[in-house]
Amino acid sequence: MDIRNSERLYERAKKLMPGGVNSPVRACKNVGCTPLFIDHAKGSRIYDADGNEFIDYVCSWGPNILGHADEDIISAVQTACGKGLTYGACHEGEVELAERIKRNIPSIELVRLVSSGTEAVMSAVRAARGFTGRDRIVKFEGCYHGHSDGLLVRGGSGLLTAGVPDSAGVPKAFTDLTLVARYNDAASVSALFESFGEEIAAVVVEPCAANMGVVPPVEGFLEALREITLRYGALLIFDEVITGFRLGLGGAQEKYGVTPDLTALGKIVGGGMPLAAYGGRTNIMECIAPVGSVYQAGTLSGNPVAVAAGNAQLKKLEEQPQIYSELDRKCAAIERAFRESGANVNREGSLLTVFFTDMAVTDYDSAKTCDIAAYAEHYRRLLSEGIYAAPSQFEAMFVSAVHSDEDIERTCEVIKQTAKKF
Ligand code: KE4
Repeated sequence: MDIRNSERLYERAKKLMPGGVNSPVRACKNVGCTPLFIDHAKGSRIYDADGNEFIDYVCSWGPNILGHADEDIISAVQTACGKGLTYGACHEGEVELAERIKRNIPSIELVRLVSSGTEAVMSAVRAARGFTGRDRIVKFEGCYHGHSDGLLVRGGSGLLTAGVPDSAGVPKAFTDLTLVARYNDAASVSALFESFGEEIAAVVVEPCAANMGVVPPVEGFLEALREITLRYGALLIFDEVITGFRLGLGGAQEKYGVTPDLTALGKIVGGGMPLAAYGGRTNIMECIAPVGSVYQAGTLSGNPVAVAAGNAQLKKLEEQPQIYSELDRKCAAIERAFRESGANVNREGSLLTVFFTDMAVTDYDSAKTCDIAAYAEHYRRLLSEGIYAAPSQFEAMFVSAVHSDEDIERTCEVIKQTAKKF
């Protein structure tokens, strides 16, 4: 495959940006490839700077549930742009988006729009600390909640990919208050609460983990988190940056029937633009300035262009809820193809990861048994056959509403060919 333009661009980029990228996982370090520079994308396809075409299963790490350059989203964004890019003031679109969020995720009685998933989770944690007056938080090994200091502890996603579970540059004092439990192990949470229960402000969790690869919650795990946080007066924060509007209009909390106190949203809610949100019970969110004393702000929070994209995407999902059963059907076909090839797969809805380990992957430790080199070989084989998957074993494949049956059939064929070679 000719990727000379990407190679040339990458050489320039490396002189200008750390690793030549604006987010580490894009560097493709663990799969031994030059990152492709994307020229344009439409529907289920992306096209690189050398004109190579791929069926895209990264979908920008989740936002593009309706595929790339959806006409309705593009039209809404173009209209919004003509009315000005940013006001730094209130506008009707943010009211409409807040109503959509609240309508679909009723546990979010009040919501604050922000600009990234990192900001959403960071702010939800601050709200929990402000509301409870407590300082400690609990997170889970292998979960990733963005790059705010206190959450860069035994993280997933790029931290796991790089094999650097904690980040340099984060003072120990900033992470001393972060307690770490094992995902899918309620007893590890109980043990922390027995020691620190009255000091714990919140448990923050990906209700279906997707940053150590896809690791769904085992039966009773989320219910146990709900019970123990209620018992000790701590809050339960669902990081639904990936699962929100991905696992259904009501996200993971609707799917699993467990209601958190606070929820962080991102990716899909922004329609592909820099927009995220956090929200929850009125009495908690009223701690947030200007009502309460927990400060959180943002120049581009609720940006009208980003809000237009978010509204257009959520409107379409609300109007076509059958999209979710279609996503499930398509992703199930891919799962079958992997399983028929003998591969080890976790899938939840339209999230899927193939794991190169013989162990069932249910937590960080089992995820870490994966053969990274084998995943890299798998990634390169898919790429050579025109399939663009996540350049890391510890991410998800995302399917969109516009992946056609032909796309899925082609993908399954390639999987059966490539996986057999292992
Ligand atoms: P952002 O700050 O990247 O918008 O969101 C952070 C975040 C928060 N919570 C969860 C569950 C997330 O998955 C993320 C970000 N996801 C990664 C991919 N696993 C983004 C890709 C990247 O870092 O480049």
